Amino acid sequence: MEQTFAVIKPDAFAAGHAGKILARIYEAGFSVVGLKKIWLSETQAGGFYHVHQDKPFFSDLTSFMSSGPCLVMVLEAPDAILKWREMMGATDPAAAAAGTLRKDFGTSIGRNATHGSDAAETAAFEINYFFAGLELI
Ligand code: YYY
Ligand code: MG
Repeated sequence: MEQTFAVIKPDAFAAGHAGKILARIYEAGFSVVGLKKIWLSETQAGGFYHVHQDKPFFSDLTSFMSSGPCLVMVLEAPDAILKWREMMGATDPAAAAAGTLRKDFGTSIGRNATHGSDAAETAAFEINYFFAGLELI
């Protein structure tokens, strides 16, 4: 079993897509071992996305991620990291495959509905950034 960190971002949450996305998560066979609604500050969003701090899109990204509530989750399954990345689809919804979450719920590269860790080390950092061990059940 493997764990990954996932977010239903402020755009998808505000648009009312959280229930549909959660249904797809359960249908795909993930265990949701952690789940909470949070509203990040811009500083907290910057800490989460610190690897992108020198990118031109960083301030748009942190401002978007702090623009409203989101759902943060820890998902568990065999190969959870890759499985969740495949369910999400490409970063840019316009390039994402049919049937992926970003194709169905994203509206632009910056407002792409969901986040998923890209490797074991980033999953460990991201899970620990948002959850205490006692919150993972
Ligand atoms: O991991 P993933 O979310 O698919 O993409 P990243 O390259 O890690 O970028 C993080 C986040 O930044 C992306 O989900 C949207 C935003 N972003 C952007 O607004 N413009 C870009 N050219 C690249 C990424
Ligand atoms: Mg990434």
